[in-house]
Amino acid sequence: MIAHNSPPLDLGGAKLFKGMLTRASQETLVDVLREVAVTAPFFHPVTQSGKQMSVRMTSAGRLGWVSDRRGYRYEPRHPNGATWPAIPDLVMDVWRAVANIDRCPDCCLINYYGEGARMGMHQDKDEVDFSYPVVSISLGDDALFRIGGTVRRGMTQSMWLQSGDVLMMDGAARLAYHGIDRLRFGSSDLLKGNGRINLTLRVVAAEPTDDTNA
Ligand code: MD3
Ligand code: FE
Repeated sequence: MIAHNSPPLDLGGAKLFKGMLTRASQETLVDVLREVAVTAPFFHPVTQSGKQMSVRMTSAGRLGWVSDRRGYRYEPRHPNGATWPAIPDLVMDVWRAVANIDRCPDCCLINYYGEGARMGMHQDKDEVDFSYPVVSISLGDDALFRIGGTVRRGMTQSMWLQSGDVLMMDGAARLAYHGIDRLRFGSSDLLKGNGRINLTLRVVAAEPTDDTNA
């Protein structure tokens, strides 16, 4: 059972459900994600300019996020040609508990941060409808998250995200600039070999295509 029992903390309009996942749920989730990564192995995305991102990524769901020399976009297949695995039930439980809408996400983007990995400030705006929230789940090492407003050089707030924390971005926060400045590498013993996994659940397309994504 996944539920939150205290009101979220407000962080630049983003809602933080601190410690929502128990250690046992986090461990189960890591096992489930290991299975996902068998069909859809993590890869290092490359930007259009040819730079390798420091974060490794894969996805679950009917659409996954990819980036290569042709640019970045959502695709129905992993670069290896396979369709993405289904979004795990436990992840869907988190979505239902916090998003509180009758639409399922199309994409669960899975980011892995090793030592020194970071993610620069960006907006997530490749999805068609920003009225849907984005929900994020943090697993493993602590990460310094930074969120600003809808202009690139505005004021920002920083906050350490820890294993089991769930963030929901909706309303004005949905188009806020955000990024991960750094990890406290080795701060958690959840993942063998340390590092951090972040899941982001997104509604990408205008219409659900079938009843598995009603
Ligand atoms: C605020 N991931 O995958 S999660 C991303 O920790 C991404 O890996 C970071 O930014 C990570 O795009 C941050 C929190 C997050 C995710 C999506 C957002 C914050 C957001 C979308 C809009 C605003
Ligand atoms: Fe993002």
